[in-house]
Amino acid sequence: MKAIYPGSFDPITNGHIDIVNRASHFFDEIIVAVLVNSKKQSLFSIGERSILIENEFTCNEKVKVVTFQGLLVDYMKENNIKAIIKGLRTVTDYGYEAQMALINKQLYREAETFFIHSSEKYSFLSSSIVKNIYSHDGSVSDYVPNHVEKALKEKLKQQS
Ligand code: COD
Repeated sequence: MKAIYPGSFDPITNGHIDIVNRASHFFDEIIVAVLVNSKKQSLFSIGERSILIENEFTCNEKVKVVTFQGLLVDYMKENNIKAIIKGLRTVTDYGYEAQMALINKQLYREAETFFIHSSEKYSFLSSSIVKNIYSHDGSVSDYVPNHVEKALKEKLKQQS
């Protein structure tokens, strides 16, 4: 079965990677969808975020990276995808993700959301925290792969 894992991934962190790797034990194909979250301001463009994810999963044939505009459920209907993967860290995540799962189900009856609980070591981790630590010259090597840390370095150099 195919599953879609949507997010802003700005940038991808070890928490996201852990969810993709664990999900790939249960699904035949994981489509990582890099989308705009209108509530968040992004550091990397959609194209840059997609490349970082592709570079991370070159050895995992089950992982495909896509991007599109519009509703998640419309893409799912067009591509015959019925499973949505979401990562859960805290109760706060649950409140938001439960609402999204219900909206998506209202819009597309066949959509089922599968929640995967974050590993304990990543339960505090988010892209925003990574960007915040990095912008204050802190080390993020425990939280993102090397190539993502390098991309952060380049991006902040461009901006300064
Ligand atoms: N451990 C485990 N899971 C994690 C971790 C971690 N450390 N960090 C993040 N996650 C999970 C999140 O809980 C989420 O499930 C996923 O990974 C992606 O997280 P983010 O922060 O990169 O992405 P979001 O939450 O900004 O993504 C929001 C979407 C882009 C999915 C959302 O806005 C969306 O679906 N947009 C498309 C339009 C649409 O269809 N809207 C729905 C109707 S309103």
